[in-house]
Amino acid sequence: MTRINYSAREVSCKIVYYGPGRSGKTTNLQYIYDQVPADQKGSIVSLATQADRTLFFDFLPVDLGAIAGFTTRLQLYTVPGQIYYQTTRKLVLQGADGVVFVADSQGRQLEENIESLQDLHANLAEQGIDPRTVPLVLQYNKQDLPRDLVLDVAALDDALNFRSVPSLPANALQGTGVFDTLRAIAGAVLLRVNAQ
Ligand SMILES: Nc1nc2c(ncn2[C@@H]2O[C@H](COP(=O)(O)OP(=O)(O)O)[C@@H](O)[C@H]2O)c(=O)[nH]1
Ligand SMILES: [Mg+2]
Repeated sequence: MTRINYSAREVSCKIVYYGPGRSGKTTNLQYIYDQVPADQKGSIVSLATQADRTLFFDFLPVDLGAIAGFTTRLQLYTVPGQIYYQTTRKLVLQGADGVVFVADSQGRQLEENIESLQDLHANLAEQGIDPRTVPLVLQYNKQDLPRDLVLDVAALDDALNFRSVPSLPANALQGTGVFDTLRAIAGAVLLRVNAQ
């Protein structure tokens, strides 16, 4: 649900960072937020819940340059991954133009990633968004951890990337792969906007 503001000549796209609890969604947004110049961003909104570091949502417009005379504004949101925040996840997903699925690359987290991906599909479908066509990018985060703890991109693609969407390794703590991920999802969203 892209929003067009004709008077401001602005197109707004909503991108949701989804994934299991503690996969690194907040870390991605915080890194992006810290890199964007102050005059290009709104304030970051966090609605802290009881659980540590769980954000309700973050808001962040990033200027991507003009498209057909319109400025592109990205609104980035995170969802809390924990099972019991289902209602919040559904709310945040409403009207999403694109989704970044942040997976935890650790082998022992594979089941959590799969469950969260299934949860994403179910919640999108429930809202009338076609989960097979919504712009999606997979980020395999925490690739900095010791090699014997993490799965590589090929193994994670095998387990998670059924749609063969763009997938990227990342270390959100250091920022590696964070902007590549953002560019990939923004590109996919804008391609779709332009085709409409
Ligand atoms: N080693 C490592 N730790 C990370 C990375 N990204 C996030 N973390 C850590 O993982 C924990 C959960 O991150 P957070 O962003 O709060 O996860 P969220 O629940 O998905 O929002 C925190 O302790 C982060 O510092 C990463 O790329 N590498
Ligand atoms: Mg979080």
